[in-house]
This record gives sequence, C-alpha cells and structure tokens, in this order.
Amino acid sequence: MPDKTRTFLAIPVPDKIGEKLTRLQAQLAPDVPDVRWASATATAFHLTLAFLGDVADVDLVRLCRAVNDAAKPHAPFELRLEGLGCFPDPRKARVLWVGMTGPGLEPLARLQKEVAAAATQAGCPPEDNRFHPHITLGRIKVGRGPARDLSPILRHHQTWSAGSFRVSEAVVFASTLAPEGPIYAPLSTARLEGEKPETSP
Ligand code: 3AM
Repeated sequence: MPDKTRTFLAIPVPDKIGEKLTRLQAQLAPDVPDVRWASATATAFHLTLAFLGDVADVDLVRLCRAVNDAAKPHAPFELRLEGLGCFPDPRKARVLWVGMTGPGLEPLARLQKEVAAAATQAGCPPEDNRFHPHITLGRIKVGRGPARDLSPILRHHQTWSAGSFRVSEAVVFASTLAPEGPIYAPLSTARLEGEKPETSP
C-alpha cells in the first residue's frame, strides 16, 4: 500500500480575521454547547476550495505544482466575511460557519474552479464538486440529544461581519486525523500573481 496524505485546497484566513472569528466563537459558545470549535492553531481558519481526500505521497509534488500553476495567473481580490450559516440545515445543525458576500465571490468562484480542475488533471479529483464558500467555526458533536435548531442564532448574527481580507494565496493542506480533532499543515502555498483587469472609467 502506498503512503497517502489526506489533502485539501484552501485559502487561509489572516490572523487579524482569525482573532475576530475566535471572539465570535466565544460569544456563541454559551448559546451553542457541545461544539468542537475550529481553532486558529490546530485547524487554521480557512476557506476550503476542494477536499481531495487521500493522495498518494508520490503524487503530492505534481499536485502542488498543478495548483501553483493554476492559481498564479489569478489576481488577488478582497473577500468580505458576513453572516452565519449551518450545514446541512439550520434546523439540524452539524457545521456552523461564517459566510461571505460581495464582489469577491466572483473571482473566488473562478479560482476555485481552476484549482479544482488542475487537481483533477493532476490525478487528484475533488471528492465533491459542489462549492459553497464558508469558513467553519465549529462542528456540533453528534449523539448528544435531539438535532439542534440554530435558526434564531443565525438570524441574530445575520449582519455580523469580520470585514474584508485580501486573498493572495491558495494553499495545499495536509489533514491528519487525531482523536482530539484534525490537524492541518500547509504543504505548499501558491501566490496569486495576476494583474487586476483595468476597470472602465
Ligand atoms: O473546514 P471545512 O468545512 O472548510 O469539512 C471538511 C473541511 O472543510 C472538508 O474538507 C475540509 C478539510 O477537512 N471535508 C472533509 N471530508 C470531506 C468530504 N468527504 C470534505 N469535503 C467534502 N467531502
């Protein structure tokens, strides 16, 4: 059996935004118990572009090169984090996340499509072709009572925002599963080096 690495592509969130997410988690914690909160240290707040699952270690260099080549021509862009949401449904919440809004969603979708296609071409296709941009705040522990309805909490935080941040890189992450939760480590970082197209006057 070849050695494999659980791998995903993501945009890391800068520390300043991560601090706001950590403060939001602290505000939410009393109202949303039994959550495994994402942490800036072990799981590094991030926006997942594509989850690739197990990749043979011999293929990792090819994958990192392909992602780098696909990401490089993209221009950096601003992304605004705003509002909360849940997977699969606010009334049966399993994952609690922060969403995003604004014009940055367009270049984000283009970047996601191209890095996912590059990973596929490198022989490492994403496990799921759906893309719903989000930053996971926490995962609700299962088997502890009935499904949780977080709709009122989402409504209350509808206009919460961490502000915007500049997306300037896409990272290939390794995810190591551990009893206390996954640990993420960057394998390679692709800089977005494209020029922003001129806007008409
Ligand atoms: O932290 P987020 O939600 O952005 O949910 C997992 C996490 O995303 C997701 O990949 C990221 C790193 O683990 N993930 C895990 N297994 C997955 C799967 N089978 C998956 N996404 C799609 N399909």
